[in-house]
Amino acid sequence: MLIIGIAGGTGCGKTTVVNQIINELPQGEVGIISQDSYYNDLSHLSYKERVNINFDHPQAIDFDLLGKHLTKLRQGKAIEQPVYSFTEHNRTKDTLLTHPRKVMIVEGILIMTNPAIRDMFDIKIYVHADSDERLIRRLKRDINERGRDLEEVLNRYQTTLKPMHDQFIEPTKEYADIIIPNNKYNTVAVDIVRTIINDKLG
Ligand code: UZR
Ligand code: MG
Repeated sequence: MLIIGIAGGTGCGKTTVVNQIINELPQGEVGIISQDSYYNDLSHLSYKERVNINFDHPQAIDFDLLGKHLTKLRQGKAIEQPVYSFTEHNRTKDTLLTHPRKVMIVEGILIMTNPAIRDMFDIKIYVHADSDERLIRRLKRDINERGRDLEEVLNRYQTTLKPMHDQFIEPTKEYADIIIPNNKYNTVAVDIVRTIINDKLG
């Protein structure tokens, strides 16, 4: 099994890169694990309390569970991946049965901040986009898809997203084997990653 970690700040285009990588690969050989699934279970908190959680801090992530799941997958066992709700800001009661695949892609802003998790990746990729580009994408996504307004997104960006990015996320770039420049969608870089994966698969 090949475990690939894909990190990078919010709005850098991780999800797009992941989708492009798996698009051309044989179906059923690639599985995806999203960091979003591993936010801490916050069921003990009220909605109001959950909204105020810092979701861009490494402590928001249940790295223990993620580590256990990656270990199980490596052993060839299936896992019950938690399902997260962005509207509830909480783990749902559902889980997603996730089978081990030849290639497992783990994606998320904070996945390379944890040393134990980092060590489990065979290939570490950091997707870079400039902060203005990322802010524009984040604004569009939160307003169009997550029902937030301009003021709210800008506030959160200034008070939380930017400081957390600078303190925790950007520094993990130094652990990357490959850095993908992604201000514009980078087809060449995606082709290269796909070639590496195909090579390992073959
Ligand atoms: P990407 N996030 C939410 O908006 N709501 C939640 O309940 C949990 C997480 C956001 C999180 C982070 N920040 O910036 C983003 N907030 O998801 C990471 N607030 O996802 O890499 O796709 O941007
Ligand atoms: Mg994403």
